[in-house]
Amino acid sequence: MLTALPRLVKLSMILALAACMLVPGPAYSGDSVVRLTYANFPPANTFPCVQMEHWKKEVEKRTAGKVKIDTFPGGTLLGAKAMLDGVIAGQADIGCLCMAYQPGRFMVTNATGLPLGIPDARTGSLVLLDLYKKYQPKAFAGVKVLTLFTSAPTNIMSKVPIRTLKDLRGLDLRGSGGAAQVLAALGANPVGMPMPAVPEALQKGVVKGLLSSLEVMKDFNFAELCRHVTMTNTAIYPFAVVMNMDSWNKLPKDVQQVLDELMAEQAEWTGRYMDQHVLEAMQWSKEKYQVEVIELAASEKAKWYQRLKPISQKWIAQASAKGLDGQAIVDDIKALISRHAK
Ligand code: 3IO
Repeated sequence: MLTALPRLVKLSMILALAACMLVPGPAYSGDSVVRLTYANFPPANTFPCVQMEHWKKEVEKRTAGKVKIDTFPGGTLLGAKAMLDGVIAGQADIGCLCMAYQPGRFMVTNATGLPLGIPDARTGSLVLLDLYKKYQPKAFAGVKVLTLFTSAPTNIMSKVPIRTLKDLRGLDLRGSGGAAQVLAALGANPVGMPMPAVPEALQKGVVKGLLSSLEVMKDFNFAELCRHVTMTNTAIYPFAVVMNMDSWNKLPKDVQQVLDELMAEQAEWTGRYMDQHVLEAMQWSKEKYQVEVIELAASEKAKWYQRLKPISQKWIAQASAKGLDGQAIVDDIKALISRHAK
């Protein structure tokens, strides 16, 4: 059929084709640049999103522009409890989740949320990472884990001062996972909800306070409503950053290597950032809202810690009922704390 066309037409067709091949495609087509979406559930100024932006910057730098990360803070792509399933389904390539919001689903890693004496977020993050590597929990079988980290040890932020177990009795306080266990053991009434729901719950008086790490006093402005902090330094909240398995498998090997190398580095960076930020946030809270920090009297403290002792035993029994070696997991966490604590 081409032979029937005049020579000039044939020539111009060939030229047009050649021109097409010379014009570059859109900047992100082909496999020259990989674009990945990263979903996160709390607001952009909070620590899970600060670590996300740090990771994005490092990845883009270390892959020399080969990878671009589009971040979605504030639950704009996936919410707190939809995170893992959303990433598995490919609604986001990457997602950051708090394991305490689904305690039964993340049995092994949530053991780091038991009151076992994790002293700070840096230690907590390294302990969680090593625990994950050793046990490779089934909960993450369908995704690639990019990093793990924990909050700092948790303390009570409340509208009323809490100095004794009597002050706590029946008080509606927000806490999830390990923190909810601690609140229950102390005689409070734990109310579970993801962190982004807490500002409204506090405002409406649905809860009178919360048990979490203290940087939220500043980052969520909780200090305005919670003028009292009771130091307990107990249960941490564990987090995971996961990637869709197909998205991971499609990455060039050298990019996978960069992400793998970042895993432990990112855990430690986040822990250090959190520990530092807690100090700043409390300084700010005292200056701006004259927040009172309550240290328990020694005799009172002894009573509180006595109450927390059965929590780990109960968890070991539950884990064992699910076919896990609960005692070994708890012993491993204790050993990892001694190894990583400074
Ligand atoms: C947390 C969750 C989201 C934003 C900031 C935060 N600081 C500590 C946490 C831990 C947590 O998930 C929680 O619900 O207390």
